[in-house]
Amino acid sequence: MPAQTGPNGRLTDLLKDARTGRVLVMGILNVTPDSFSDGGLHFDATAAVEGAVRMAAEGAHILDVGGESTRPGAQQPTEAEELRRVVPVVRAVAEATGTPISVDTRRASVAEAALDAGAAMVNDVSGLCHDPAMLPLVARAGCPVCIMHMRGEPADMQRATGYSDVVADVRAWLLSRAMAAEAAGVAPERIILDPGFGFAKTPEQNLALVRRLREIADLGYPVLMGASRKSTLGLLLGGSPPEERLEGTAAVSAISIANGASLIRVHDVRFMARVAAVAQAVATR
Ligand code: HH2
Repeated sequence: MPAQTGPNGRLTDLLKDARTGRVLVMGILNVTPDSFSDGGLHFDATAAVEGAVRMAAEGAHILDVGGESTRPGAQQPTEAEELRRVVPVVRAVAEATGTPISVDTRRASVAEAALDAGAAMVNDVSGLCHDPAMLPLVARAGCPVCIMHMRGEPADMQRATGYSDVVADVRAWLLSRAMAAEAAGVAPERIILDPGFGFAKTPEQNLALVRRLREIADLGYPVLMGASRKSTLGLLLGGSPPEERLEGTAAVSAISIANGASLIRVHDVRFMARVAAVAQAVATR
């Protein structure tokens, strides 16, 4: 497909708008049996397509398809299993909606197969560090990429929460990864940064990143916040389970937008698109 038509062109236009104040909503489509909130919900292609069509109608600008749960303690599926989960769903969702698809993976082989199947963007929670082939792939593909901060592996990341200043440390790391991406040939306008809420962070560190998100947004790249339904919110809401953390997600999303976030990655698209519309209007952007 030519670069500037279809979902690829639409995503380029959306990211241009995001740099001038529009907030984009990324709907989460986990094709996993074990995701912390929606595990098993979209595990077959038919259910995933239904979920995708619904989220697109509810206002998702991007659909994020992932085949690996990265919740604390999760084990990585085999490459064959991740490909088996992700590729048919990307193909089916691309056929069913015109909404740009992002593939949430740390593996270059999965990213490449998903791009071939119709995805327009790569979302790598390892910040292009897990797989040495990922950075060259993204540069070659010329697609947008979300670089997220984490440490270690999902299985052990909650033992890696020692920072001197979590916001300064995450900011410096994200900048170094963005510089590495640019040096490898990724255009700056295709780079999105994400502080990685819930990834190798204590609850207090997650909150500090939201409170001081402006320091990361000031780097000049669009910033994504992915706090949807995460356990820090459950803690603040008296132990509520994931599906009862809507208000917490709304609060963090609105404050993140006020502090410079350009994208929010959420499960509850209809509700959060409305939160984003109001927060975007209030924020001086
Ligand atoms: N969080 C998760 C997965 N991918 N990508 C980005 N860019 N930012 C995030 O914060 C982020 C992400 C984890 O959440 P979820 O997909 O809901 O759960 P699971 O990893 O259990 O599938």
